[in-house]
Amino acid sequence: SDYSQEPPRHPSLQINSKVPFNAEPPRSALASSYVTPVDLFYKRNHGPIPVVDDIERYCVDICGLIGTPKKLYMRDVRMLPKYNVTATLQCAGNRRTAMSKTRKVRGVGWDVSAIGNAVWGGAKLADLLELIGIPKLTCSTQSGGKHVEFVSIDKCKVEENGGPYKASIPLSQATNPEADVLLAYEMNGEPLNRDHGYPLRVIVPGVIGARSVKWLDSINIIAEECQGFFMQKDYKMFPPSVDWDNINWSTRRPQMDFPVQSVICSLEDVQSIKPGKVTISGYAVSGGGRGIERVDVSIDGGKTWLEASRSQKTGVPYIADHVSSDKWAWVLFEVTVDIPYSTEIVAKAVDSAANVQPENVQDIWNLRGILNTSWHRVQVRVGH
Ligand code: MTE
Ligand code: MO
Repeated sequence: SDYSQEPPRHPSLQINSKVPFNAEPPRSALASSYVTPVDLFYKRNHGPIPVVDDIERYCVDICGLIGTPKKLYMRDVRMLPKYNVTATLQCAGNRRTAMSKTRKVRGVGWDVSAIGNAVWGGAKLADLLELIGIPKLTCSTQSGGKHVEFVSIDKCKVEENGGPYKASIPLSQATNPEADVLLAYEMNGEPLNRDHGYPLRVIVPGVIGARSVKWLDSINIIAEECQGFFMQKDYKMFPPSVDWDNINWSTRRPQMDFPVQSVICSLEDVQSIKPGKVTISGYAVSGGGRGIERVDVSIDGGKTWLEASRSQKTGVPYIADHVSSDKWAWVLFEVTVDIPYSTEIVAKAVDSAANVQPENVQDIWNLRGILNTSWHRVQVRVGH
């Protein structure tokens, strides 16, 4: 079958869908390391994992509103300056299962681990575009190019009728070196593996994972935003009043930046503990390069709050100043509390723009079940 050449995967991954392969690590494994090991990094696919055998002949076609089309080989990508960018990738569907509990949504179910933080190594898209004649910080080319479309090798049976996965970002973001958009060939210092986009993928930091196209096949400079399924008929945020009988996809923009998020990873949804000291830890992250200003933890269901400590490098307190911190990466938080009786523990983060997570999932319910960033709540049952 199409799925006869899938790569081997770590046995501790929780499989949410076998074909296409969608899986996430146990939450307990997630916040134990700042950089997520490749094996445990969530895998989100819409078709079989492509096989790229002949790396010498593998190339990316660059076409569209540019003078002459170009072919970009791996040796050309490697010739561009190499950057290592630590960035958190989060699927817009992270925490979808919890949203579906209040009212059913459509999409693959995910617990809290459709997210990971990795060191992505590769060339900056801004450098590549400059090489083909589009200067840095360009919003529009002379021939009217305003967006950069990424097209994959893979085949999405359901959504694209067997066509490839695609997405686009604005040319202004693509040509901005500060936006750190990468053509990545390494993950955590090792060549990208097949699950994560071998040999070359896009990484768009601060943006929902859906725009970070894996297994790159072509780059198109286009006038209008990509018209593919995943841009126009999916990954858009609708209000709670819209359901499948009254949806008009064209009324909303494709989701790009993700909002502020935090999750407790050290406790399951319902966790039995002994009375006494408990360390509560997890991750917090915001989109668009906004740092995490604060993580509040409550041990009484949200009536009173404690501030958790935050770090990116072990033992070094985190400061969201864009100089000493990894601006595209999550922070890990931790607080130790005394829990004498059964209660609800809650986490909410505040980002550098003072955006805060919404209290209730009902208020942000949407039919596709994306961006569940409601306060993360876990129940602890204290027994003796
Ligand atoms: N790129 C291709 N070609 N095909 C895909 O199915 N899935 C997207 C994105 N890029 C996808 C893709 C989605 S929805 C997410 S969240 C991320 O890849 C997941 O990346 P990962 O599997 O490396 O974690
Ligand atoms: Mo995703």
